[in-house]
Amino acid sequence: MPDDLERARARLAQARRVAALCGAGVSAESGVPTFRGPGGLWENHRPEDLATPQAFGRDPVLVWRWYQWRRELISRCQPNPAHLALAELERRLAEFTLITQNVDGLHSLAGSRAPLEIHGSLWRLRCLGCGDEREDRRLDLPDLPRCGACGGLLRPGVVWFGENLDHDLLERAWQAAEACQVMLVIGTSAVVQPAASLACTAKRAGAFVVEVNLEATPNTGQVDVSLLGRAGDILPLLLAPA
Ligand code: BV8
Ligand code: ZN
Repeated sequence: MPDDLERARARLAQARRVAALCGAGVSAESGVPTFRGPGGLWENHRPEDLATPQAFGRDPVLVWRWYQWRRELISRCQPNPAHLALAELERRLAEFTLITQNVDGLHSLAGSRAPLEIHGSLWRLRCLGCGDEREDRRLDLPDLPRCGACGGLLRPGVVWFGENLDHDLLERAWQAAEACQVMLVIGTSAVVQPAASLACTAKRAGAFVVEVNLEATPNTGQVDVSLLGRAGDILPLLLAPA
């Protein structure tokens, strides 16, 4: 086993407090398109131009079409070995926090019991009228779904660019980053804030930080080990016995 992988595996095996920061690369092998990689566009729109309150205000039908397309695609996706390895890690450790930027719900499907979905979930809908938010997995939503209680317009229960993250979720993510002995930073391009800075928070607090990615990222220079490869291949190796 190459020594970087062995170093990371050994540190993980000794750790009692672990955090994982996940990005779209964790779901890539399940067939969920990433945001910024090849094929990251949708009908010639950039995600950053669609995932904003302004875009929704300007053209809610277009934004809903994007989310309906993603919901339909993701409904046919299964968790991959990376999701399953993270769920296994949670079962093994007394203190494990899964922080995810992904809104696809695949961590829960893989058995993770309490992922911190800091960017929300596209399976949750929130009413702009009364604020009611609930899970709704229907794939046959109308172009502009309405609230059953007040008739208000529903929006996807995700955090858009320019919107604040849920304060409690973010607080729990910061605390996990500060308390962990090992942080795994998996499949994120580390450009979206404040999520990306959780990695340097962990590093500053003394954690051993392991990056798993297909390519170098702005975080690579400050992590302890950078493992280049697919998350679905590498994570099971990290959990393997020596
Ligand atoms: C905030 C939910 C305070 C929606 C997402 C100007 C005005 C306002 C804000 C800003 C501004 N300038 C900067 C900001 C901050 C902004 C930001 O960070 N912008 C970036 C683009 C510069 N952040 C925000 O707005 C956040 N809120 O700051 O609030 C505030 C409030 C008002 C004003 C100012 C500040 C909110 C950010 C949340 C946005 N919502 N998603 C939806 O999904 O529909 S973010 C979106 O990007 C997804 O959640 C995604 O997960 C996330 C991050 O992307 P990645 O996960 O990293 O995915 P990506 O495709 O980029 O990379 C994939 C990686 O995986 C690659 O590295 C690839 O190599 C790797 N990979 C691929 N395959 C594999 C793999 N690795 C391993 N194995 C594989 N098989
Ligand atoms: Zn309502």
